[in-house]
Formats: sequence, C-alpha cells, structure tokens
Amino acid sequence: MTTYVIGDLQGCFDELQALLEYINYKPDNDHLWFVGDIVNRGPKSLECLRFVKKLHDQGKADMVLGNHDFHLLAAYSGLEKFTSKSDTLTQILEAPDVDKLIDWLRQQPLLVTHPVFHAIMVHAGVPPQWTISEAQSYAKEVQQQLCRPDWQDFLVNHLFGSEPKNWHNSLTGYDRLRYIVNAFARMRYCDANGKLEFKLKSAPNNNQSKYQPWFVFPKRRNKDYEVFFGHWSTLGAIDAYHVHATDTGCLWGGKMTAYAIESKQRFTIDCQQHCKPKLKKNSKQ
Ligand SMILES: [Mn+2]
Repeated sequence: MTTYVIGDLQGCFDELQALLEYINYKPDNDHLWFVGDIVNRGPKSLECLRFVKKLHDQGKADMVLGNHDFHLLAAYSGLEKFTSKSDTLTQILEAPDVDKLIDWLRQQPLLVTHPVFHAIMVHAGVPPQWTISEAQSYAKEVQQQLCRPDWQDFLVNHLFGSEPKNWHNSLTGYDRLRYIVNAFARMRYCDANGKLEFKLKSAPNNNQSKYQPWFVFPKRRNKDYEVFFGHWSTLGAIDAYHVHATDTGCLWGGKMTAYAIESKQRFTIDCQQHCKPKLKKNSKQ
C-alpha cells in the first residue's frame, strides 16, 4: 500500500485524473491524502468534491479542510461578503446533492495522522510552539464545533477574521477556535512563538524579519513528525525541515504533486493552462 499526498486541487479535476494515471494509482491498494482546497477557482470543483467524498466514504482517502473549503461552507451558509468574482462555486451550490456534499465536508478534520508513519497532514501549517499532540487536540476542538448542529452560526458569525494573532492556551471561545483555524488553514508566516502574519504571501527571501515561514524555526516543537501541507503555491517543492510542500501551483499552470509517504518519492505532472483562472497571481489567498 502507498499513501499518496495530493496537493491542492482547486477544481482541477482533469489534472487530478492525469496525475492518478501517471502514478499508476490502484484504488484497492493505495490510500490518498488530499491537503485541502479541493474546490474553487478551477473549472471542475463539483467533480473534485464528489470524487474525494466518494473515496472517503469507501475508506480510501482522507482530506483536511483548507481556506477555500471553509469559503465554500460560508457561501453555502449565505455569507455573501465572502463571495468573489473569481469564485467557481456556483456549480456546487446549485447541484442536486449539495446538501449531502456540504454536510460531509463540514465534518472533515483540520489534521490527519498516518496510522503507521510519524506523518501528519494539514492544509497550511502547524505553529512552531505546538507539539504534535497539542496540534492533534486543537484540531479536534474545531472539528467538534463544525460537527455541532449550529455549525453555521459558528461559521457565519464567529469564524472569519485575523485576530487573535497570538496563541495562548488560556484563549477561550471563538477567539481560540479562530486562531486554530487560521493557523491550520491560512498561515504562511509567523514568528517563533506562533504570532501570525497574514500580509506576507510571497516566497521566502532570506529577510531578517522576525516573521518567517512557520516551519523554519530551529526550536519548532513539532519536528518529530513529517508534516505534509499545501496552500503555498509560490513556495515550490520543498522536502526539508521535516516538512513537505505539495501545492505546486497546478491552478496557475504549474504542476500537480503526489508524494508517496512510504517510498519518499515525489511525482508531478505539468498542468494545463485552461485550469489557470484570469487572476493576478496571489491577488487573494
Ligand atoms: Mn489554501
């Protein structure tokens, strides 16, 4: 059995199928990890969502929620201020099976742990001050909230926003949950104590700022596991610092990645230009 970690799909369904063919994916033997941002911006978000759900229902795949997946949950819940011209979510919102798809999606985790290897998957990152077991437990707090019947109230009224920037275990309520979601699903840069910085989105450039990519801090407390993540398309294919970056920019005409955990092999295919939206790169995360 091979566990393949697949980078951000963002509606690039045809490229996903080409990638699975390229790696000779065997549904009965292999397991797929999807790093989140299954939907939005690309042309076939509905197909991507149905495909991942079907495999998950069969016990053949896991996913974690990314910021675009939260965006879909918000759009379904009527949060119009988060809909933008570049969204391609209408097809899902108008699909006959939308309720089932959303009800499944909102119960997905923020962190998945490999059953054998010391490896986890998150969408954006794990703050340097959290141990793996702390991260696992904080991720569950959010999942439990999203599994509650009043999940839409949490999503519409309390989830979105960039505060608090700093984590402390004494944080409570929605502030606590918002930091956890922002760290797992949006973070790129932070300081050594996990203070989040959202204005920076470019690739790292060796600057002397106290804000650095979340994974480079020497005293990071979660280096005992390999951390697989997506979200950061300008970062490139990094396999260092005990992390593996898998968003290689398929949406932007770059590559789509599958990383085989057991054999430590990275596979990529070139992506078609038609998946590339008419947008300035990184104009909005
Ligand atoms: Mn993302």
